[in-house]
Amino acid sequence: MAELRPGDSTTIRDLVWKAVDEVQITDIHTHIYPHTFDGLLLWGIDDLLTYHYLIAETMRYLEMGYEHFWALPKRAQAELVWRTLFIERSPVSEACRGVLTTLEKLGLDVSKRDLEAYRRFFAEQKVDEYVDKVFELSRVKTVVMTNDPFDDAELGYWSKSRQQDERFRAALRLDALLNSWHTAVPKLQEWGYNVGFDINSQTVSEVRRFLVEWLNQINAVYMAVSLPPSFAFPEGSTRGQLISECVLPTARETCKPFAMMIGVKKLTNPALRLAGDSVGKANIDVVEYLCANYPDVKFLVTMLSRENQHELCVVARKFRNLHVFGCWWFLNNPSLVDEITRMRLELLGLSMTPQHSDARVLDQLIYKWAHSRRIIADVLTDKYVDLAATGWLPTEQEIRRDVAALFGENFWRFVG
Ligand code: FIX
Ligand code: ZN
Repeated sequence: MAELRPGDSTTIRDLVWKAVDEVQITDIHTHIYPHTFDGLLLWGIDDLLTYHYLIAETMRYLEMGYEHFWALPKRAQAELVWRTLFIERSPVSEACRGVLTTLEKLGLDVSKRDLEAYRRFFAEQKVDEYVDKVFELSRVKTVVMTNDPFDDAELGYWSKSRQQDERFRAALRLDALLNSWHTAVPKLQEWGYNVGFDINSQTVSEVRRFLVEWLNQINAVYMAVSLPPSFAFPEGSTRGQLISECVLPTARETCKPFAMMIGVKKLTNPALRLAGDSVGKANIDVVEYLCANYPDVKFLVTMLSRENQHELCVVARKFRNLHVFGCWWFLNNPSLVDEITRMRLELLGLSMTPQHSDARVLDQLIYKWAHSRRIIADVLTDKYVDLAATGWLPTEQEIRRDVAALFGENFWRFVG
């Protein structure tokens, strides 16, 4: 066990980097699935290149109509992204860099810029072995999926069998239920839940039955929903009633957290489809109100606007039933991960979960965590060096303890 001496920043840096590099991560929000999920798992270079972040960046350079792009086969879309963002100009964006980090960590030579060679590598992979390889390379132990019963593609899987791969845990996603009730009602009725469009007592009890049954069916770790910047609560809207009458009582009854991902403006540019969502500053009063008035409900919260981050940290200082997590989506860039992680450590200490990957393509686990580990290790090193300057020398064991907490143990403790 290395002992530190005052001002010993090199050793501290080495100890932190080693601990962060070696920690087995729980990735608490992703969009990836086991390969047994009937084709829902995305992986390999063409899926990496057609990530919606890269499509948005590519379309900025093209005259081509959006529908023309979407009509292209995936390989052609990938080639267009590759040519536009990697060959005709340097791939300096975080999403471009991520593709190259992934290829490099897989042992491929990115200096060759040989898309066909990379395609041949992935073509040689057996998917189940490749899933193992990605988990090994990224040193991710567990991922939490996004599971939406209202997604026909996924529903079929759950009715056939229970999820077997313990590395993949489920989260019950409620966007359809809470944000498009009119489409949810006919499906709930089809599944045998005696609901109507009015949120009356029968509908409330049937929606609660749906929530409890699905939480059990998929063995969900938490319930989640993405919410617009305009999200208000309490509110007489359908969403407001469903949250207060159904979701919050179920969260209390089952002790499952309610994860709110706040600040997404859906389809600001509908022609970009999944890549068309934008961001807006939300009202932090809603988070404060929910935490204050539902002290026996656990809230996982991430907010999409940079401008919401400081006030979210302050609210978390007031309410221990609020667990702040991740540098979500447009915040998952080195400059902002650094800023937000620094702010959180300074305001919340170690009582938060600094990052999740939001990976949509399996291989992204490799780059998203390689990039985040580096930034979080840097910020943590600074904080421990500040400590050491006072004469408080963290031991290697203490550093490893703290790092394990940040990269998963805090989450599991909060989830209970
Ligand atoms: O709502 C969400 O889970 C968002 O993370 C996604 O909708 C978004 O497309 C994404 O993948 C961002 O990273
Ligand atoms: Zn997501």
